[in-house]
Amino acid sequence: FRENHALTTCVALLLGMTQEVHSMFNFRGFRWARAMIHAIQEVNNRLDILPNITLGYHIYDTCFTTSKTVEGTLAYLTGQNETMPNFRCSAGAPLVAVIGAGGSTLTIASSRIVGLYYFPEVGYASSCSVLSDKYQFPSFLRTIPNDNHQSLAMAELVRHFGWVWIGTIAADDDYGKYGIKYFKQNVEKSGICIAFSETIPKIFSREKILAVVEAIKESTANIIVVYSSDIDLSPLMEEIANSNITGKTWIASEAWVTSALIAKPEYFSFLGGTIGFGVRRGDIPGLKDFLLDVHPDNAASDDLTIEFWQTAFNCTWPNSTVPYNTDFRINVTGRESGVHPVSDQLCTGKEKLEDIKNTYLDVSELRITYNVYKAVFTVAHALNNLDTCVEGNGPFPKNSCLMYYLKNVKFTTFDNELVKIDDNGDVYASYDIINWQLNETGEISFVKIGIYNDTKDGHEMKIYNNDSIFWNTPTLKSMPKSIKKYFMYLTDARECFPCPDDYCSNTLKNECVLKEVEFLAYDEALGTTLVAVSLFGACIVLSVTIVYRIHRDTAVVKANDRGLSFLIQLSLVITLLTSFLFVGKPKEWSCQIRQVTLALGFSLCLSCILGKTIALLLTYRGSKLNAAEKHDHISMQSFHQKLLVLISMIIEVCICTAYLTCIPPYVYKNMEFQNVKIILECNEGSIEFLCTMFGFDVFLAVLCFITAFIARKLPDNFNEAKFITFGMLVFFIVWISFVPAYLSTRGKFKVVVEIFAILASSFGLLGCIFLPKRYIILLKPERNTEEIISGKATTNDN
Ligand code: TCR
Repeated sequence: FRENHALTTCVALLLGMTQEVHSMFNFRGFRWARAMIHAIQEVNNRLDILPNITLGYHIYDTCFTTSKTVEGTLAYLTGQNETMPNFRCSAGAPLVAVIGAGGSTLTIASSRIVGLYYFPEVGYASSCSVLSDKYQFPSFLRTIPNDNHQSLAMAELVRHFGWVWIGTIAADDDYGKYGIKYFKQNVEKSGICIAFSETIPKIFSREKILAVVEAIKESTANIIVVYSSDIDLSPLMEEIANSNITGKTWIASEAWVTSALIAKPEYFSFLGGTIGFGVRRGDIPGLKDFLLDVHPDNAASDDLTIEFWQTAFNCTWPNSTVPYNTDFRINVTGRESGVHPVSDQLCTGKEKLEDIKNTYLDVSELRITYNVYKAVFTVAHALNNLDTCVEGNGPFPKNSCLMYYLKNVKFTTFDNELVKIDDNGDVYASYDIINWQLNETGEISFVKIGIYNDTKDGHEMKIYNNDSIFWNTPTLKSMPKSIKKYFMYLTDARECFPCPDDYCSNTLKNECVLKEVEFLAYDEALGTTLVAVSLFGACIVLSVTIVYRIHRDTAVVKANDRGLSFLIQLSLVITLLTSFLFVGKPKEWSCQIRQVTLALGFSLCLSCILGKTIALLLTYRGSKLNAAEKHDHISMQSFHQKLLVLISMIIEVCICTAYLTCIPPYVYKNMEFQNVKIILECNEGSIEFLCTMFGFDVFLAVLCFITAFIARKLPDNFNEAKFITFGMLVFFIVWISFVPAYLSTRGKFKVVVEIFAILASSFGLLGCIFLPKRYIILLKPERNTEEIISGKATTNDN
């Protein structure tokens, strides 16, 4: 029976979208397609692999677009759409695998689809690191190494030459973005600086390309790392040539290092000396002849071959419906200028391929082509290994057979290269380090100057001979083999240093500038408002004190211990005014006293309130006594109250002193959240001490609440206990909501949250404890009598 293969390869057509100057047919892609056919024929002819089985294939053009890729993948899987008649397999032949797609972005799209069915996809050029994730792409494997190795290799190269100041350019796709990201992570660890990071647009846009050119021009970095496919890169290189940017050394990723699209002799003054990484090459036996053996006469209904012929010879094939270089998308985008007019010259069929120089026929740098070959053989060998396994009943995951054998494939190629797929579907990484030099015939030659291999323990990089490298620097050009030039080159690359802590680099990255310091200042709106509110609060408290003083002999005032009331007023002023310590530039002293003052203020306030509530409870008991006893009782009580306040204050002072002497707070320059800003804040030193200090306040508050709650039903002075209960509730609500709010804010707003809580709780207490009484004293003097207070008519013993 026959098996089908699909090569979702990137051929033709889309070049017109991104390129005006190049023909729209992708000769390189066509070579890959032909190499696949060649490999399949080899498998079919060989007796040692799949002796009784013939492999067939479908070819789908992805046109470099995700939509076409998805369309092709689905068409292949479902057999719904047979648009390429010449490549159709006989109906009913089982589908085996997808080979492709070209670029990683396309492969990610198609591999997600085939992955659903656990249907194998073997990539030959998709090198993006995410494809190694077997949760996302369970059925993907590849014959090109994962790009992480290449990014590491580039970083190693940069370190090897001692460069510390480099620019990066990435294509706007998964290949470019992931490649550059991993590269940056690696070099930044060794203190190498990135001068600029630019992205080349996927859809041609002159403005965006000029912006990249501008960045290159303005930067002092002479080393530029480019992660991009040749097709995306070529419009940029054209502009580089137009703007005459020389003296840069380009570090090439595998996708453009040997591309004829970029390595044009007329670009040599800009790009000469480029160093890059190429995957292992292999000279496939018989491929050249096979490539030459292409003719529309032998493929009458094959649109690709006809289009190839028309483009290669700039003629129109008679009676064909295949448009000559007219891609309808060009009309859609309105960029007519890229359309070549239909050539009125008819093809004779006698044109000689041997006579033309064409990327398609260039077999000197077969790297990706060799990967295509390996991909076909990976599938063939895996098929060969499964003799007894029945698909769907296989003993392997998801009852599949083929995936199991694919993941365990191991074979040697004609080159004696061992191809072995690992658990992630990856192959062993080995790169040639390539340098662009001009040869005698005036063309760019790709000279191998070293190798990079992934080994069991790390990796090894070898540069054979520094002297053999051509450098594209003004001083080195004339004597490319001199070691001296190499050192002069080093001085060309600017050194860079990390900026000191309080500084960060400016946008040009050539100077360190002082970082912006952030804190809650007095003169900003928020700071001023908060301070004003706290001052306002302090004034109210003061006015209460004055009212109390003036009416000191009235019943309401006397009913409470005047001393205690005064202490509460004092403590509220203290807490309200601590907000001044929180606003403004944090200093060592303000950091140290602000929390302590606050805690002391609150403990004074709360212990006085506690004294009051306890007194209320006891007064009830005392109300059954006679007058003389009552007098004693009340003075005893007053003494006990003051003792209580004193003891609480002593405890709190001890805690505070211990805190300040053991682990005091200090000013802290927080740079964790923002790189360009320093947040000046107080570090609280010891959280444990801080919690103990405020914990004691909480303890007092809880006691106040409980006693007030018990006392709230007792007949007392103007519902005092009720108001205190209410005040304590406010206090708790404020501080409980403070905790999450405080923990979830950053920078100066942390301080704002704390001031808010201070103000809210102080106003709460003030409002609940003093305002009702002030109301009675000032506005309802008729109620300000003993009778009302104790609820019955008794004479006042005081
Ligand atoms: N990986 C690229 C695509 C790509 C490519 C190439 C395209 C690579 N090498 C050579 C054309 C020619 C390497 C990707 O997207 O993963």
